[in-house]
Amino acid sequence: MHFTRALVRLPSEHFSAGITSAICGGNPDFDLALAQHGQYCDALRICGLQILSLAPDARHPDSTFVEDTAILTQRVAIITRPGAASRLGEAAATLAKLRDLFTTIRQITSPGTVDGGDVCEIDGEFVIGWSQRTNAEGIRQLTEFLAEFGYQSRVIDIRGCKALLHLKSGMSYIGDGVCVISVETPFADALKQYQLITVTSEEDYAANCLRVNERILLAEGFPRIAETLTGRNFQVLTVPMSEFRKMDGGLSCLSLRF
Ligand code: CIR
Repeated sequence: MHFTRALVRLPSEHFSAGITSAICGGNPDFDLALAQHGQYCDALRICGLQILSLAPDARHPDSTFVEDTAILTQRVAIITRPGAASRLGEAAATLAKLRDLFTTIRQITSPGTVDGGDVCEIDGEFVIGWSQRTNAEGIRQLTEFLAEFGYQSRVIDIRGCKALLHLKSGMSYIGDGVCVISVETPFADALKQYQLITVTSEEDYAANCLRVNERILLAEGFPRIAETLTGRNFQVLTVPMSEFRKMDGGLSCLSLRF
């Protein structure tokens, strides 16, 4: 799919008050997070995207992880209902913005919850992670909306997978029939029709990478997977993600592409 635009949201000054399992290195540095966010937007521009920004929201420290608030397809935008109580209010700003950009919008409603990080599109089919954030009712609603617009979907249960916050924390589809997966995840069977590139456990954070038009955006500092992807003729663009990683944020979750 060819993208022309990305929606992002700058971190607010309360960024470090967001939810974190704190396994990835302490408190984030706010100024460095802002600088890294700028570099992330620059990388999307290099891929040919125009950047649209939502104003930072100090009431919602995790709101920079804007991918969790919507699922964007070519036929419909689906506004989610994030699964963490502190994130419930984030989707309102996404909805307000997308109303101007999408003619058809659907919305997950209570008691359904869905985080966009649990939804991976693979050539028009949607793989949905059943996680601690995305519940059965959310999956039911999402599946129905997708079916209404002619999209198939299927579910992978990752609730027992403590290492994964979201489905896409452990897998990415990078086009050309290739998925990148983290070694400790239960995806190999579910994704067996694709070519799988498995990242080593030391580099598992980099399993969340992003195909944007001709390029693959990859977190900086993971040389083995960078080399593997380059060796397979993917054009890799690395982006520093250290401060977002401290808040359990993956590379894909900083934007919604469409
Ligand atoms: C959270 O726990 O909700 C945020 N601190 C991180 C969300 C990251 N989202 C994503 O990877 N899709």
